[in-house]
Amino acid sequence: MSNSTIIEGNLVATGLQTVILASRFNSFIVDQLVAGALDCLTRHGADPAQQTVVWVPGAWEIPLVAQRVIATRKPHAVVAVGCVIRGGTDHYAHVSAEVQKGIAQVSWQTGVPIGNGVLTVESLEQAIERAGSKMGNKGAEAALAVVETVNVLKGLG
Ligand code: INI
Repeated sequence: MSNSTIIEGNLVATGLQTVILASRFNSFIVDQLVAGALDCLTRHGADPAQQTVVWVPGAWEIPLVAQRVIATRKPHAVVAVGCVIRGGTDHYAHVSAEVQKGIAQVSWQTGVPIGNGVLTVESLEQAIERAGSKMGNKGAEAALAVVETVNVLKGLG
């Protein structure tokens, strides 16, 4: 056996305080992502009363509000959920590119994990597949990723 040091995060969410940051645009899909994130956190031991859901108008607004919510509420992590669906113009391309970049930037600048559960898809069908049907629930996956990331960061001191 090797003598390697292995540092990894477990999936225990006891005591975890998160903000689930959700955008209302395509809320029919986003409601399912929020439910998936909350269900995942509580099934891994988090207290529902310690989770806060913050709504913004569209995915574009997620990075700005993530930055503010981290500064003011000081959560252990943020789970960002939204749904950007390609339309007839290039608006989709701008919104989807900037929200992904913005989430990464805010997470790196603040040192707070932000799970990326913002769907950027070609069609409503692809969104439905990722909101609790055949491709799983990307809100739940983003929530699980922050549980593990918070715990690996704890392990690193
Ligand atoms: N916002 C979304 O969250 N999803 C979309 O699919 C979308 N499209 O396609 O337009 C969208 N646009 C709104 C955008 O996020 C902002 O809220 C808006 O531009 C006001 O700043």
